[in-house]
Amino acid sequence: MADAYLCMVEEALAKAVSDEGIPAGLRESMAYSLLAGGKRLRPRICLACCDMLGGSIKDALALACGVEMIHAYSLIHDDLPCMDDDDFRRGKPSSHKMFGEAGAVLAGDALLSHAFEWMLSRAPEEPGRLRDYVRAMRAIAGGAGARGMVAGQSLELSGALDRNEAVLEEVHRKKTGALICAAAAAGGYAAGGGEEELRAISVFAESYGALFQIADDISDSDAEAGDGKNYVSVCGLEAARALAREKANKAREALLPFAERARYLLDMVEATLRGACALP
Ligand code: GRG
Repeated sequence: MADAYLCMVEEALAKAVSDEGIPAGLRESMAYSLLAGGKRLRPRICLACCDMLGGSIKDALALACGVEMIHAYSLIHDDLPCMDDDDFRRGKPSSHKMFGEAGAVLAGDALLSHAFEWMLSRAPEEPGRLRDYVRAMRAIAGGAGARGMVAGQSLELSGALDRNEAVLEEVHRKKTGALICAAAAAGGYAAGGGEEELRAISVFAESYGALFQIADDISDSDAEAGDGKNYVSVCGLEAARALAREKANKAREALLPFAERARYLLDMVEATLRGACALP
């Protein structure tokens, strides 16, 4: 069965960058990265959390798209020569290879601010729902910004990753985990979730974010022989897999109160864990 969340997100994202008010060249560079076939993990988590709490996923769709626009900006900037200097992203030339460095910086800047305009212009009017929507947007801004993803990137660039496993965890919790947690919380708030539900969602998302990062490190791992920069090179392959299993268990446990309503998220955990534990 086609993933209904994914279809909704793809359709809405295409609409978000078809705005004729955006100059054609800028629109092209934004669309190039936003519509480039990512897994849409963060918006799917956002919609699934909303659905799991009995909310209407239409109420979370603009938030889910906002998170994906922020994710797309972060990848564009991460690929720049002054950061990771990657020529390819998802098997295609990276943004600065297509549009030049200035073009890529602007595509990222535009996606970041467009995300907030898109979310704000779709805020509900009813006061109770508006309050929850503001909470969701605050979670997204926090996860993306100076205490979240940008903090993680900054720590990594400062060389912190070379220190030890605890620092590695902190960098990844911020760089990768914070936006995943924000996506999940935004879905929970959009559904009008209570404190306890939001707490469970937060434990799930923190654990899943760590699992996702470890799985990504394992799949990347020829481990760049001991350069100290990922879970495999710091802990070794078997310890990284054990940690992945531990995080998967914690994520599953956090979803227990939602029983079968958590099926989509549980399937995501299994798929990511399978990736981490695939041979060799
Ligand atoms: C430049 C502010 C700034 C932040 C960059 C997210 C990030 C921070 C950099 C991406 C680099 C990276 C490889 C991070 C590890 C996490 C990860 C695997 C990100 C890619 O996310 P996916 O797999 O990407 O969800 P897709 O392509 O599916 O959208």
